[in-house]
Amino acid sequence: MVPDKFWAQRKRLFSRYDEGIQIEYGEMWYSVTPESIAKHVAERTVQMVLECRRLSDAGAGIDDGIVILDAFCGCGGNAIAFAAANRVKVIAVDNDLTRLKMAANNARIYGVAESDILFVHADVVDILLSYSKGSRRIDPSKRCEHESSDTKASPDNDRRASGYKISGLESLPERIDAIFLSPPWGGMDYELHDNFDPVFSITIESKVKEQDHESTLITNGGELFRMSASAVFSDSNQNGVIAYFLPRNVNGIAVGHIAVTSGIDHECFELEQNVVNGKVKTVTAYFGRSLSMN
Ligand code: MGP
Repeated sequence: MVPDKFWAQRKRLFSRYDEGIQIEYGEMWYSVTPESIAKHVAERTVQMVLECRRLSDAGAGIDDGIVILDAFCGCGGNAIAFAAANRVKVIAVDNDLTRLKMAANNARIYGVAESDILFVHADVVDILLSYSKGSRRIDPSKRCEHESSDTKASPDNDRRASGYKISGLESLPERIDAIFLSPPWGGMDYELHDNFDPVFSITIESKVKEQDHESTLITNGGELFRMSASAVFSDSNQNGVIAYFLPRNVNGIAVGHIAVTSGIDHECFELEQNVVNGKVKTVTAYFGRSLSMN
């Protein structure tokens, strides 16, 4: 049974809920981004990418398409909102195939064109390590030092869902403009922290295959940001945006500390409270050089 609190909010999560939306029972019900917030975050992220391009004399032209990596796609609420934005192609990543299939079902209901979304079944760490300064740095299909055991290629008949292709690392685009991070916050107890610190409260587990055994790689919320910064920010131009979706009780100083210790030279970041019906639901932290230069 879906708890009453979440069931009552279902059309806030997906306004087309009644048309056949699928939300995996459990974590997904409390993690899906409400549609109005997802739409706003998508618009703000795209706006920042365009501002960065205006300020840059290198990199992608102002009219080029925008590629946004949704690193924790889940059931697709944010990915659908990104894909709806003008000229955006979203790379929707999750290490859970069931969730990706649900996201594909939901994208179909929202009429997302296949050319605007690429579903990738992969581990977030593998994805982030595949990029440096906004460009793909290695041929992901040749990676072997860190291959996640639960995201290996599935049989071909598993690789399509609701008319969309579900790819692996080999299909990643050459370039990305922005990364959206909406990781698990450690369950519903996130509110018990007075000041939520992503370093201590966000833990991502990746299964790593090493010759004859499997081990678990733990990445905390600070390391996740650092990997994302190295994947998308470039010192040679002003491009690259990260939007980090965090709880309403996040400690802003902790977020600043993560940014500083990641080595990025941006002077500013933006912490935005996301309000629905007069109540602060979440906070989004935006990073991009345009914030320092405006
Ligand atoms: P909530 O804590 O259920 O608050 O989550 P709500 O609905 O205001 O309930 P109340 O009991 O405080 O009245 C608020 C929002 O945070 C959800 O709609 C999700 O978008 C987001 N969210 C919650 N969790 C636990 C997570 C999470 O683990 N990861 C991510 N990315 N988002 C989450």
